[in-house]
Amino acid sequence: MQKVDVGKKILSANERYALKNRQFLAEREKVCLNMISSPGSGKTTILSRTISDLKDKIKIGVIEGDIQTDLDAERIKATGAPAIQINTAGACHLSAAQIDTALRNLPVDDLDLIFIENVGNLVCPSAFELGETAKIVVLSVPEGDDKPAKYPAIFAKSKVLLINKIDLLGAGSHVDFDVERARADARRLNKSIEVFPISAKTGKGMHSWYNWLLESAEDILS
Ligand SMILES: Nc1nc2c(ncn2[C@@H]2O[C@H](COP(=O)(O)OP(=O)(O)OP(=O)(O)O)[C@@H](O)[C@H]2O)c(=O)[nH]1
Ligand SMILES: [Mg+2]
Repeated sequence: MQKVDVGKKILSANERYALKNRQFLAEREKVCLNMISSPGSGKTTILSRTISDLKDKIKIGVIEGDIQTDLDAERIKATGAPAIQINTAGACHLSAAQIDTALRNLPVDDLDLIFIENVGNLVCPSAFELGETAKIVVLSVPEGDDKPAKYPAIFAKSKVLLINKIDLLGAGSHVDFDVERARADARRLNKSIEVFPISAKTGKGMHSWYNWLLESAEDILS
C-alpha cells in the first residue's frame, strides 16, 4: 500500500479549541494567565489579594477550575470581580473547550486580564494548552524545595514561579524550604522564568508580582 505524506499536522480537538481561544483573546488584546499548582498552594488566596490590591489599576476576571464545588468562584466574586466556575467532575485538568465556553460567559470586553485557576495538580494541567497568553506556576513552601526538579514540565513552561507561604519560613520554623535551591532548579529548566517569593497571607513580596503583572502583561501581548 502506498502511503501519502500530506505534510500537515492534524490538530487534536483540544489544540483546535486552544487556537480558537488564542485568536479570541488576541483579537480583543486581552492577557490570559493560566495558574497551575498542587492543591492548596494558595492560588485562590493569591488571586483574591491580587484583585483587591490592583482593583483601581486593572480589571481582572477569573475562570475557576475544580473537580467539584463553586467555593473558589464564590471567593473571587466576594472581591467584586466576575468569576465563572467550571467543575471537571473528576478530570485532573481544564480543557480548551471548557475555556471557550467560559470566555463566552465572562464580560471579556470589560476586562484587562483573565486568570484561569486550573484544577489543583502539578502534572496533568501542564500538558493541555488552553490558548492562554502564559502559564504561572505556584509552589508553596510546605510542599518542599525539590518540586521543580521532580516535576519539571510545568516549571519549564511557565513565565513566572510564585513561591507562596514564605511567612512560614524563618527562625524556629518547622518548614525547611530553601528558596535559592528552588529558584536555581527552576532556572536550570527555564532560564527566563521570573521567580517571586510571596506571602498571599501577609502581603510580603506581592508588590514585585504586581509590578510584573502591570508591566509585563502588555509586553507578553506584543
Ligand atoms: N500561611 C499561609 N497560608 C496561606 C497562604 N496563602 C494561602 N494560604 C492558606 O492555604 C490554604 C489553601 O489556600 P487556597 O487559596 O485555597 O489554595 P488553592 O491553591 O486555591 O487550593 P485548591 O484550589 O484547592 O487547589 C488556605 O488555608 C489558605 O488560607 C500564605 O501565603 N501563607
Ligand atoms: Mg483554589
